[in-house]
Parts: sequence; C-alpha cells; structure tokens
Amino acid sequence: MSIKTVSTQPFTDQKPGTSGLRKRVKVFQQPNYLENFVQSIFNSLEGYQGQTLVVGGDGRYYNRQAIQIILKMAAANGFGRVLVGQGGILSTPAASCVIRKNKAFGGIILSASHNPGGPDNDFGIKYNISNGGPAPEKVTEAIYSHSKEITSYQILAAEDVNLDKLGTSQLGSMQVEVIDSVTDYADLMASLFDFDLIRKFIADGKLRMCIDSMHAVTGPYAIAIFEERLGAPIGTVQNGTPLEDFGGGHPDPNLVYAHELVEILYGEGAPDFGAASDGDGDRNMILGRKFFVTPSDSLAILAANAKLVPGYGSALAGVARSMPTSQAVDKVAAKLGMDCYETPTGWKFFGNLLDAGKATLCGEESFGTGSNHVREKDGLWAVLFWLNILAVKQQSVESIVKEHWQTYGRNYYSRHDYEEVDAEKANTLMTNLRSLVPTLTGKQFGQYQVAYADDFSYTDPIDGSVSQKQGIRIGFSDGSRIVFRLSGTGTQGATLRIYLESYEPDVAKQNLDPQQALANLITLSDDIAQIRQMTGREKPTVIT
Ligand code: G16
Repeated sequence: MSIKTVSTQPFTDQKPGTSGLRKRVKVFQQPNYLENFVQSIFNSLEGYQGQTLVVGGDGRYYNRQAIQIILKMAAANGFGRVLVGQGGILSTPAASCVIRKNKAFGGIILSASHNPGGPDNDFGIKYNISNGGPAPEKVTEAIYSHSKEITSYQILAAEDVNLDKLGTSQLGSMQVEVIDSVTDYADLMASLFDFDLIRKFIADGKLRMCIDSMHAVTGPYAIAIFEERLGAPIGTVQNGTPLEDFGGGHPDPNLVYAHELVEILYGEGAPDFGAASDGDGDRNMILGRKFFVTPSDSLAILAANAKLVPGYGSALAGVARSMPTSQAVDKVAAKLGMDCYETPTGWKFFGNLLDAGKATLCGEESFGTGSNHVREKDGLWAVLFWLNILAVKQQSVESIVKEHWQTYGRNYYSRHDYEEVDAEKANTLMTNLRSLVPTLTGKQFGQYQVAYADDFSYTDPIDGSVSQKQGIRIGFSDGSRIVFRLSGTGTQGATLRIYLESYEPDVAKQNLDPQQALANLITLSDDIAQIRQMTGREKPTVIT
C-alpha cells in the first residue's frame, strides 16, 4: 500500500459555520472537495502522528464513502489508530463520549445535523478536539486558512475497510478498529441516571412514552437504552432505523418537522411523554401529553431539578446558555446562587466553561441541552434527564412545567425563521440594524422602552478570546427582548432568525399561546427591522 500525494487547488468556500462545514452533497462530491477539507484539518493540527482519531457520522447519504476517504487520508498522514463506529454510525454525543473515553487526539464527525439528507440534500463534516467538543474558533479559522492555500493532499492507495464487521484491521501502518456504536454511550448514560428507578416507573405502567428517532442516527441508541435497558415496550422507539435520506423527512425535532410525534402526543389516548431527536442525535424535543416544552424552559427545569438526578445530585457548578436562549435559566441560577454564562450561538463556546468546571449544564434555544458528561449537546441525555425527574416526582410533564413557572415566572419565547432568503438582502437588513443600534437606547416604541441595544460580543472568560457580531440584541425595560441574527448552519441563501421573549411573573397570565403573548413584540420586530419589506416575505418559514 503506497501513499499518494495528489495535487489540488483550493476551494474558496470552505469556511466552517456554526458547526463545521455544511454543503449540498453534490458540492462535497466534486473531485478533491472533501479531500481538501480533510487535509486542511490535518494541516492545522500538530502532534497527531501515531495518535488516535475517532470517525463516525449520522448515516446520511455519502457517510460511508466519506469515511473511506478519511480513513485512507488519516493513514497517509500518520495517525496511529482510528476508532470508527460500526456501519460508519456514531451520533455526535456518542462520538464525543468515545473521544473522551479513549483519550483520542480528536475526531471527525460527518453530519449536517437536522438538515435533510440524500443525493440532492446536505452533507457536513466537523472536527472535534481532544476534550470531545467542537473545534473552537481559533482551530476552525486555521482550517479555513489552510483550505485557501492547499496545493496537495495525501491518501493511501488501499482497498476499502469493511465498516460493518467489528474488530481491528490494518490500513498501511495505521490500525482501524470498528467499534460498537452504542455501548460506550449507553454505559455513560447508565452511570448518570437512575436506570433502576426509571425501569420500575415504566414497568409499573406509570409512564407510556413514544420516542421518535426520525430515521436518523439515534434509532440504535434509543432502542438499546429505552427498550432493552429500561424495558419499555418494543415499538416505543418509532422510525428507529437510520436511513440515508431519513425516509425523505427533515430530521429536525420541532413542532413542524416532527409532526408524526406531535400528532401522537396531541391525539386521542396520547402517551404521557414524547421525545424526538435530530439527524446526528444532539438535539431533542420534549413533549408531555398535549404539551410542548420549549427548549429554553427545558434547560431551566433540568437545572432547577438537577438535585433529583444521581449524576448531578451535588450542587451544579454553574449553567450556561447561548445568547438568544431565553433567560428562564438565569432565574434558576439566581435563586440557587450559581453563575450563569451567556455565550454566542454554537456549542463550541461552552467547551472552555465545561473544561474549567465553571458550568455543569448548558443549553440552547435550538433544541440543544447537555452537560459536562461529554462536550456536545446530547438529545437522548436530555430525554433520560426528564425521565429521571418524572420518575422521582411522579407528576406529569405539564404540571412540572407549570409549577416551575409559578416559582420562577414564565419566559414566553418564540423563534421566527425566514429560510433561504436572498443573502444580499439578509445582509443589508443586518447592516441597517447595526447602524440603528447606537440610536435605540431610551427610545419608546408603544408600551416598550429600549433599555439596551447592542451587537453581542463575547469575551471567553477562560482564554480571553473575543467573538464579535454575534447577533443584535434589543432589550426592553420590562425584561422583553428581541434578537436578530443570521444562521450559521444553512446551506442555501441566508436564514434570518428573530428570537422573541417576554417575562410574565403573574401566574394568572401564564397560560397564553406564546404567539399571542408575543404579538406586540412580533409587530415591533418588523417595524424596527423592516423584515417584510427587506426579505419580500409575508411570514416566517418556520416558527418554533
Ligand atoms: C448547531 C450548533 C448549535 C446552534 C445551532 C443553530 O446545532 O451546534 O450550537 O445553536 O447549530 O445555529 P444557527 O442558528 O447558526 O443555525 P446543530 O444541531 O445544527 O449541530
């Protein structure tokens, strides 16, 4: 087996976004496109010779082909060992778990998360560092710099590796170990949650649930954990076989795309609990019977009840949320006397806080919750956290949430997305807003007075790195907020996100529909940003 050095030319569009490089499959299938990016990752690293790399993905179209290329390039570039999930499958949190458990140098995860899969849809690749978390900005910037200068890559001329058979084989001087995709992760979950209690709760018939894996990566994990280890009836996990095109669906666990689950939980004879995960298993949606838990509330409720869960029984070090996530968890942190950090959007910004022991739980409005057990957000972990709380409290999801609002007040919350907007128009809208920002403080808009307005900038408290222009915040004197930012994960045009939040301490006023409660703010957001005029859209594509 010989190492080939292949001449190549740079592509100009390999700048990683919020979470790695996401493009159409067809873009990745261009000659040298994937190879250039993988070589740029390796070129940006130091000291990996002879070390271990973890590789796996969410099973979407092009996963297997990409893995074969990566294995041969890792061998040619001098890695000592690669651990790859069986069939090329590793959920994002499981990959993080495997990197940490094996003290690997890093990992490459293949996923475009919740974006649809298939030959005409999306693919993605991201690099995770040795703590198991997404590469921080200084690493992704270095990868991007290398991608602009690359002239050649190295690849081993070799047969494909059999990804379906567990065990070890040799690829040049590198060892390839095909590992069980589920066991390490499921063991970690069993070490954090009271599986005996949850199993009994299910066996006693006190909890009927439905878990929707949306034909994406969590199927095998969910079946192993909920049906096999916790004894839930077979069939509890639906859409549990990972498919290359996710069965034609959009594996995004929200009320719009997880409609199959929503219909069950809002239908006749609905079960007590429902949950869905996304393409790569790091997102979650939690439902009670005829009841939706917003991700921001979910984070706050997990934090408030963490003492009930074995893995988190002693005090939490602190909590962290991304800037656009509602301030519900801030209230919990204040009451429990712990620190609460506000970071830019992107799980990578939690890594330093978790490593430094400053935060134990983290979460984002984008259906992501997690803790210091790995360095990625973790969908099934969030489901198990909820099950553990339900089993201890023996209450319904709805009553737990409503009790929480009584204690802490309710943060009404909604995100309005305008997808695939013309990029130039979206950028102009943001530029206009930026120029308005310095003039807004103190201004009155109907019932709302602007208390502050800025373009969010974050200084990492651990390494001092600064991330600017992370979204425009307009805060009002009654605690309401509007945030505007452009998504960093879309693959077509631009996605404009508007995050709306208001605070309601009065229990008598906590039962409104969020769109109704936020109606005035929604109108105001359009007045300030001229969304309809600038985008040419009458309404958002997705409301969550
Ligand atoms: C990724 C990031 C998250 C982020 C989300 C949305 O999630 O890991 O931190 O909140 O994208 O980002 P944006 O608003 O820029 O589109 P995932 O699940 O897509 O990997």
